[in-house]
Amino acid sequence: MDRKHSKLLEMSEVIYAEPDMTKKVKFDRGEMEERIVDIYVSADTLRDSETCTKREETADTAPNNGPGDQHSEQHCQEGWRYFDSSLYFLSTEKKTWEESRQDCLERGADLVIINSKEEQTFLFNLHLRAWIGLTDSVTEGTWKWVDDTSLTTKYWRGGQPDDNGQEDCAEIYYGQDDPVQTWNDDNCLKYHDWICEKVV
Ligand SMILES: [Ca+2]
Ligand SMILES: [Ca+2]
Ligand SMILES: [Ca+2]
Repeated sequence: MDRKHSKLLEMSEVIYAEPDMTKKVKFDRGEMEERIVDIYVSADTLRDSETCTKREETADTAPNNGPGDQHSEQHCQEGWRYFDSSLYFLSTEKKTWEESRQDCLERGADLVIINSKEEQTFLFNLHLRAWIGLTDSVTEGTWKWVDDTSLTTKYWRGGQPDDNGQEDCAEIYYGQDDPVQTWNDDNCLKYHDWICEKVV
């Protein structure tokens, strides 16, 4: 069995795993139903976020496995979501902006750089309040992305950035009504979730 098939098999074993029959007696009916709901929720998440899993399945049914197939496999890592040529890692804990960036660098990525309205909308739909790779810590009021490019297309919330008491790091702030007006500058030492991006 080649690597990809064994990987798919592993994944399907995880997704379709039956609770061990010997342990089954320990579950009451409510718990069993909860487990089933969990599985459906995971399946929906997979579809919505176009994960690597989906790409691999698609590639597998195609008549020829082209170069894109190797590509996706190479970058398929647990916990990453795929959207329009980038992989995104969503934190499950909170850190300062610097610590968040360090975490991304250790994953071979960096804090997310938002290049388009489509990418902004995709991130907004993740329903996260999270650090993004944008800061004005070098020169107050001059916002730069972590790849040192200047900020051109902006999705600030109304009234932001306001540098309220010195705020030099940007967050995408779910909860605003308009998906393209959601950024806020915040104190870099505050603890937020974060989003890493790796272009593939
Ligand atoms: Ca990007
Ligand atoms: Ca500032
Ligand atoms: Ca602010």
